[in-house]
Parts: sequence; C-alpha cells; structure tokens
Amino acid sequence: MSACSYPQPIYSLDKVPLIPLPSMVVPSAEVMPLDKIQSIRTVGADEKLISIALNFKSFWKKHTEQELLLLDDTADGDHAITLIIDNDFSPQQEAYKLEIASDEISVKGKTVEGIYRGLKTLEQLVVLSKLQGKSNFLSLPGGEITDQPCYAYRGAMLDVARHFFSVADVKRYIDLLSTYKINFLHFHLSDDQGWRIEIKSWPKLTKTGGQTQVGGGEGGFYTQEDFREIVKYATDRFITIVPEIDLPGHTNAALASYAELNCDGKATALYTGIKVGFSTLCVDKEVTYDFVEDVIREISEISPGPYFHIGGDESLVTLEEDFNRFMDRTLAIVKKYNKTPMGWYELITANIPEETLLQYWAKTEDFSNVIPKKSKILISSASYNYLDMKYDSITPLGLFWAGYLSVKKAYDWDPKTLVPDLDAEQIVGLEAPLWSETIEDFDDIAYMAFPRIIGHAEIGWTNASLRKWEDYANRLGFHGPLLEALEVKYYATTEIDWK
Ligand code: NGO
Repeated sequence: MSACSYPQPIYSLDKVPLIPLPSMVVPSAEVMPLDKIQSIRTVGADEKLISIALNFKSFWKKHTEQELLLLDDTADGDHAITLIIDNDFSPQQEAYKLEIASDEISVKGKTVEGIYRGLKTLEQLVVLSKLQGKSNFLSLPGGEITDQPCYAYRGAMLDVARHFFSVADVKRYIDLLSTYKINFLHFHLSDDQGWRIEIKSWPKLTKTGGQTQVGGGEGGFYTQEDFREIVKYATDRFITIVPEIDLPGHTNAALASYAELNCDGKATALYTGIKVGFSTLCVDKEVTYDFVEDVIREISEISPGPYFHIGGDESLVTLEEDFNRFMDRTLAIVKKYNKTPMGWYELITANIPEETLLQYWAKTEDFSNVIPKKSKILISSASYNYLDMKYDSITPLGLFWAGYLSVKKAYDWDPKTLVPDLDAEQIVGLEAPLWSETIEDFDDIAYMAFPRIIGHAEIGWTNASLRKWEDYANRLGFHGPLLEALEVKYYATTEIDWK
C-alpha cells in the first residue's frame, strides 16, 4: 500500500486537543499508520525505562490491538517507538521531545521521567484520535513536540482524614493525575476527625483515632504496607507522595486516642463534625515530642519523597509563643530524619529553615507582606485552587467559604501575579487540595476534581503566555469523552461545549 492510500489522521499534530498544551508543536505532512509499528525499543539501559516501555506496550495493545516486541538498541528504529535517554538533551529533567515520522516514533528525554511525560502525550494523542475518529482511527499525524513544564511542583492534595478513601480509590486518582502530568500527591493523613496511618509505636492512633469520620461513618486507615503500596504505585507514575501530619492543631483524633497528649491528662471524645481550630497538642509535655518524633520517624521510613508536611494551619487554641516553641522542636525532628519541611503558611511565625516549603492557602489579602522574601512558596489559594469549593450555588457537594470556583475561574489566572509582593522565583509551583468534609466516595472526588484539576495541571505545566481560556475551553471539550471512557463522573459544566 502506498503512503497516500492510508487514511488521513483525524487531526494535524498542532490541532490535537492535548492538555496540558505543549510548549512547541511543529506538524509535518507525514502520516504514521498505526499498523506499521511493530516494536518498542529502549536506548540507554535503565530498569525504569524498560518498565515504562512495558507499560506502554500494554497501553498500545489495549488501544490498537497490536502486540509490540520489546527491543533494545541493537535493533534499528524502523517501525519502532524508540525511547532515548540523552543526558545532553536539556537541563530540565522533565523535558521531552516526541517525533512522529512516517515509519517511526521516538521519545527523547534527559531522564526516564522526561520520557514518561512524553509517553503521556503520545497516549493522549492515541486516545483522543481514537475517540474522535471512531473506526476510522488508523494513523497518527506526523511532526515534533518539544515540551517542558513551567513549574517543578504540580500537585494535588487529598484529605483522607475527614473521610477515608481506599487504596483502590487513591490509585485511581493517581492514574488520572498522571494523565495530566501532575507530579506530587500530598496526603492529609490526620485531622480532628481521623488518624489514617498506622504508627506501630502508637497503635491506638488508628485503633481509636481511625475508627470514625465526618458524619460518624466507620472511617479507616492505611497500614504501613498499604502506604508503601500507594507510594510504589505513585512512584511508578512519577508522582511523589508528600505525607502530612497536621500539628499542633487539627489533632483531636490523636488527643482522643492517647490521654497523655492532653495537658489535663484526659482523652477527648472522638469528633465527627466539621469545625476547625479547637484542638492542640500539649506543647509543654515531653511525651508530646516523643510522639511527634515516633510519628515522623515511622512515616519518613516509608516515604522516599523529599518533603514532610507538618501542617501548622489554624492552631487557634495554641498561643503563638507555644506554637513557635513547638515548631522549633518539630522542625529539628524533620531535619533529623532528612526531610525538607513543608507547612501551611502559618508556619512563618516560627524559625523556619530557608528550604522550608510554605503553602499559601488563605485569601490573598491575608498573605501579602508576611512572607519572608527568601521563602519557597507553593500556591494553593482557597479562591483558585481549592477543589472543595462549590462550582456555583447549586453544586450539591463542597463548601463555599472562599467563594464559588467555576471551571473558568479555576483556569484563568496566573500563580506568578496572584499574590502581590511575591517574587516569581519564590514560587515552586501549585497544588490543588481536595478537602473532604463533604466528599464521601470516589464519585464525589471525581465530581469536584474533574474538570477543574485538568486546568490546574495545565497552569502548572504550560507557560502563562501560551494559555488562553477560549483555546483551553475548546480543548477541554474533547476530554469529556476521554473521562467517560474511564467512567469518571466529572461535572459537565455548561461553560464547556462537551464533544
Ligand atoms: C482550610 C482548613 C482545612 C479545611 C479547609 C476547607 C486549611 C489549610 N485548613 O484550609 O482544615 O478543611 O479549609 O476548605
């Protein structure tokens, strides 16, 4: 068959509704008929590279019904998808280049992570072409995509304390996040309503503190084995897990589990409401620091990522001097276990080490001028990033204390200019928290996160100068069918013309 007799691709490469939008796309007139591809080939021996090649092989089988051979660099690139590690390719570790020609495809990166991001682009290209092309889907458009992220930290946060979510739910969320190139998942593992991770030296935290949740349901917790499984699943998808133990406030579940953590020596009652700011560890008792150290040690042992998040928000019943004293000791413990501290922005009153990553969450007016110029900031604005804010007045789930957050509002802003007086270099990225006071199961997660987190992922990846709401809204319309194929019950807002 001559090349011109192959069916034409659905899109030219620069018209594919990819999200996040790549930095540069140069289409060519070439066409890549799918049935020409016979193998996936790795250049640069690396176990991780082979493992992502194997996963891509399964993806290809599922979507094209063709079985690829796995080859190494002794084979040539004809009729192959070649994955190439090239140290000199870019200083950026997530950068990649995807080239589609008439008889081969290649994905190049400085690291396996870069190649992984490139394969996610190729996967979207296949899936979007297939969904739009239906049975005519037989070829991909030729050309080159050169791409790299705007921010190094593109995160999501899941509150598993107010309501508990199973390992399977978390894995499903991780899969969806990886589709959109999100690279951090922060777990809010403890709060007034629940303690969700096994601590072997303090077993009652989960035996007592893990047994309920908002509304009085049965709660739950992750064993350390479960947590390791989640970490591995995320790591395989190039997502770093950030564990958070919220201290010294938001600790009622711990205070209910161990009487000695309370200043009056009496255990509190378990709590299933949604008020905040009423609990505190007893900062003057030595046992408090034994507790904090055991928790940080045990969790650090099973968390390979660089950060340990110590909360710090809304300690409304801890005096500021007590808070600062508590944080000085807690920060030293984080350091002892070789983690970089992360905390909600209220941490600034303490003596924070320079490398501390502060998470900005409240309204802008609460934040300007209080942040030391050298601090590293993660933007998680309640008004723009909080996935638990209702879309509008009739959204059945969620809260609205920071205002309604439509899909357009969640997309159409720039982290660099959101907070006055913050230097652009201070901002390491952004994170979209999903607080779960009203979120009870995976369908609730899906409804509040999708589609807003897709826009959030694009803000994190694509330079602001390339982002336009109308263009994004048009591309997002094509992701409705993609989410439907994955049975994700997203909020089909009327702001978007869904395809
Ligand atoms: C606040 C509060 C959380 C709530 C959330 C609800 C922070 C950092 N502390 O954000 O405890 O769950 O709002 O939107």
